[in-house]
Amino acid sequence: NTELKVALAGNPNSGKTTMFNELTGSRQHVGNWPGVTVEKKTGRAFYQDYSLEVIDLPGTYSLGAYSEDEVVARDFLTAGDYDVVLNIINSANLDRNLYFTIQLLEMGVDLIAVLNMADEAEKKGIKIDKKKLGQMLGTPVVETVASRGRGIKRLLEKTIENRNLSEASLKIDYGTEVEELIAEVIELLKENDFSQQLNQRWAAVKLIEHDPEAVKLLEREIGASKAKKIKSLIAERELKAEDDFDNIIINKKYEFINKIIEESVTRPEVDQEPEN
Ligand code: GDP
Ligand code: MG
Ligand code: K
Repeated sequence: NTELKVALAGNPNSGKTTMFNELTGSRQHVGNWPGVTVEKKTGRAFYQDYSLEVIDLPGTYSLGAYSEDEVVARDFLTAGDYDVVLNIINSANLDRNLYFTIQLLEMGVDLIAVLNMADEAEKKGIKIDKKKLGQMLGTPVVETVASRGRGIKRLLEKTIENRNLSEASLKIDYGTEVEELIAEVIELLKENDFSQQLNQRWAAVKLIEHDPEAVKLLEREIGASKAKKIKSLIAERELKAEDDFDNIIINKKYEFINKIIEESVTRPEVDQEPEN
């Protein structure tokens, strides 16, 4: 198949729209996502024998359910109707951007980590070990400067090369307490045929975090009374836990990001920065 569906996802101001324009030129269409006023941009790129439908997703910092933008991006990504996601990352602000990246990876999204704004990172003296970063995330990594069209050809090559990425997803270790609960929630979800098409672990983590959309989905799929059993189990465990589960989970995510940064990024020494 030479038809590919490629979505651009990432934080606001990471350069998604600039990249979208680079990839699609004037072959663009602007509309709205169904049911909401969020703008939907689609376009087409051609490379070698391939025709790529490119979709510019709304920029968000998170994939929770707290804004229309987040819900649009999340619904698109969970529906899975795409071949590859290009996660556009501001290289000069890697740690913040990686928070979004690891959320995608935990959902099981097949992505290419696009280190955009490589010029800005260079200016700041930030060096990113692409190989190490790729190993730790388990994804291909490409460096780009979208505003100058740098790295676009390589990005298209990588996109086509990785059009059939693996089904694997990132597993962050949330510690014994949460991990045991995740396993139990997954068993209950399986019993109830919940979200066959979803990544079960991701759904379990979202429920343990009390994500309102995940809870609604659960109630819709298995009914309020069965959902109550899962919610009660989570609430009961949380009472005995060291901290609120959403805090534990977010802290573990940041721990993981810090480890990635430690091992793959070098920044200039503070005392070497020019004084002005
Ligand atoms: P979006 O919010 O993710 O769609 O980001 P935009 O594409 O609107 O880009 C935000 C700003 O960053 C714009 O002023 C772009 O010109 C600029 N920009 C995009 N890519 C790059 C890049 O690689 N390097 C630099 N220096 N600026 C960029
Ligand atoms: Mg944009
Ligand atoms: K996957």
